[in-house]
Amino acid sequence: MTRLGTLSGRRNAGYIALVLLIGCSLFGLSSMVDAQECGKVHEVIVTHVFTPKELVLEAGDCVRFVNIHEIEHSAVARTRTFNTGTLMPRSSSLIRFDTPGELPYWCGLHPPMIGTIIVKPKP
Ligand SMILES: [Cu+2]
Repeated sequence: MTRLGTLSGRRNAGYIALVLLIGCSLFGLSSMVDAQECGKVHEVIVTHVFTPKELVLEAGDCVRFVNIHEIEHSAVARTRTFNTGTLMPRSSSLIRFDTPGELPYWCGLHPPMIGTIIVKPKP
């Protein structure tokens, strides 16, 4: 790849991230946040599966989805209430869960990859 190609690729990635950020905040499709806005931060490791497959947390906690695989993945709620967007290899996305309930999700690129986030009310 030429230097020019790399630079314009980075610029595009930044632009796409900005558009996603604006889109998400306008439509409330997901809540990508900073760690300081979280109760507790949990981790889901993404390879060809989600580990742990089932995660129980409290409202206000966050989950960092970390892709350690060599290919792209994502985590998308079946109800569309959250969406990490495409996670490139070695990238991650932090999502806060505010509403109690059970959230089955899958990888948008590989639907057989499934997991569940269970959000308990704050005690
Ligand atoms: Cu996948």
